Amino acid sequence: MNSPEERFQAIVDAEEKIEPTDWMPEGYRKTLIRQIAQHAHSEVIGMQPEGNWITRAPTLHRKAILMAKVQDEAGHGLYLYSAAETLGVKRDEMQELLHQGKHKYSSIFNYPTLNWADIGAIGWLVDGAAITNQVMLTRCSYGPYSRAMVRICKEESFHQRQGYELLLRLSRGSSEQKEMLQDSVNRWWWPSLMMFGPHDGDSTHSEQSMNWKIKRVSNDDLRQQFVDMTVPQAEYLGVELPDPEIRWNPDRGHYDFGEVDWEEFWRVVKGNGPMNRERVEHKVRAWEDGAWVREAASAYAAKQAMSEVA
Ligand code: BYC
Repeated sequence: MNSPEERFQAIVDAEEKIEPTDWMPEGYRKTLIRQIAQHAHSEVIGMQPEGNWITRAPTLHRKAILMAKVQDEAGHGLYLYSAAETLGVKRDEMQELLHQGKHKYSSIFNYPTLNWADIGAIGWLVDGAAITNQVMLTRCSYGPYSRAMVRICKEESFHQRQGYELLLRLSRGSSEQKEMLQDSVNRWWWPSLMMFGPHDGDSTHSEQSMNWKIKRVSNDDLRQQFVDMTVPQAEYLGVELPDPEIRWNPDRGHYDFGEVDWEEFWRVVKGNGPMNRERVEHKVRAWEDGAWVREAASAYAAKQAMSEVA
């Protein structure tokens, strides 16, 4: 076992972590940069649909919770950009590629938040799907990514519970509140299932990523895990999931469910979803508006460094 590739694979197979200064195949490095950058961009773009409701939260209490949640997403973006930077890519390069539409982010954030219940549905379904995926990523072979995931999962699990609690309150409220809840679940259910990516057979990266233990569970298996966890929660909420094919299958020991609209999925992934253009335009505007903050912070850091030398 002499080649660097074989030694690398042996470390991965022994469940040891790969660290930034270790030798790694170029494909492994590139796959991680692609996935971690996409993940970081998702956290940052994901602030937009929720941020949209901060000024309209119904109570001060809900506003404080929402502001804290949106701030958490920014923090997740920062851990993840830092994790990607350990692979030799600069944060500014990743921003540039996102702004030019050359980097992806999760399809889910290209849907609009139309009513207050959407804030609960994002917590329950979107954060719920995100945790299902991210718990497996805590066991990713790349040390900095897996460690970032541990902390992020703790916060996501709080986000998920606040979303469910918000919806539970609506489910016990007026008929208008119940309608708002149902409308929101109708719109967020299928896009949440799309977050797990294409069917395993159509997933270009899965096989290699599983061999390298970047991914530990397949897209379809995670999607099934999410459905199995969520159906009983929907029953408790008294809300109907918009899929007539959902039913318990005792032979499989899982819930059966209908087919995702894959045409819609690819349309959104390729940049033609309901909000793709607005999300990227808003991000570019925020980056340009924030130039003076970055310049001031850099000038301050340079001044501090000078005074430490003196
Ligand atoms: N959306 O070979 P596949 C959050 C692309 S944010 C867009 O299966 P892979 C939150 C895929 O990139 C957390 N694109 O890919 C924040 C590939 O295209 P490229 C979000 C998708 O990478 C704020 C092609 O389709 N979570 O929680 O092996 C508020 C083929 O796919 C999607 C993450 O980012 C998609 N849904 O597996 C609230 C998780 N799915 O790159 C909440 C990190 C697939 O070849 N990412 N594509 O052009 C992952 O775990 C994996 O990248 C995926 C896909 C499971 C998503």
